[in-house]
Amino acid sequence: MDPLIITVAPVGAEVTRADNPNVPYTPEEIAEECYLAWREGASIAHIHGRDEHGTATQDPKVYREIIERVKEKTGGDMIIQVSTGGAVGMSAAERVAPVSLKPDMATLTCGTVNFGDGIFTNSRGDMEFFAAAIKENGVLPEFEIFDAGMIENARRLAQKGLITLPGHFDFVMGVPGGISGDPRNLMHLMSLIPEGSTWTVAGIGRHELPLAAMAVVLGGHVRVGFEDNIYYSRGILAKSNAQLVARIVRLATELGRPVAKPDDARKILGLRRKEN
Ligand code: KMH
Ligand code: ZN
Repeated sequence: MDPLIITVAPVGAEVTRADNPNVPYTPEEIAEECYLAWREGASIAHIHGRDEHGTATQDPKVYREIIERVKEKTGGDMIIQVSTGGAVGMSAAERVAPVSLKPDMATLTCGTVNFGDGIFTNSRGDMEFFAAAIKENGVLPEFEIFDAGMIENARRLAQKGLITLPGHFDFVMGVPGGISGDPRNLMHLMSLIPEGSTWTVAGIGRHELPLAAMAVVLGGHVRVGFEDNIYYSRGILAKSNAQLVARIVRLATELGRPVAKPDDARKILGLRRKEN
């Protein structure tokens, strides 16, 4: 079994300091959370930006500052993955902007899904637009799967030559409106992706830890962080993203699964270290 790749998602578009006062907002705070998570064993930083008011932004200037700081703090070791999901309601043009920075990776959501009270829109045209931009910029896509049918959409993108499969998938499980965090759903999603693909799981809220444990055992990879979950345990807020990462490292170690360094993760994902 490959070593376990841990992705940290230190802040998404939705979570606020009212939910957990430890949520990072500024580029320095976000980069520091990534750095501390990297020290604990995270290889990939899944990045979302916030503006000076703490509101979600896809502004490349904000992303550039976060990325430069993460690279400086980790000596260029950490793998940078930008979000093209952004926040519900953003335009596709706005969402794609950080891809122009040519990070190592970018997310590519493979379909529309109800997202709490909102609708996270990813029409076929949107998906093709994101896929083309990701390809043009030489960035590795991570296919965000919020429901089973999205895997079929990924296959359609591959048929059009906009992405290459097998590839790397992220099963986002437990979003209200998407596939639930039921363990049987993880087994089902695993069974649907093309042979030779890799996968990680981002369990939302209370689903984060049990699904991570399953991924450790089943040969998948794990994403944790405040974007997905603000709690350490029931009713107890997590102190930091690093705390959530450290728990996954302990869990994997107890279960006999080695944890990937970023260069191990690059090998598994077929990435080369970027000099920019
Ligand atoms: N904020 C969600 C609507 C991604 O990063 O690519 C979408 C999201 C997915 O967070
Ligand atoms: Zn995200």
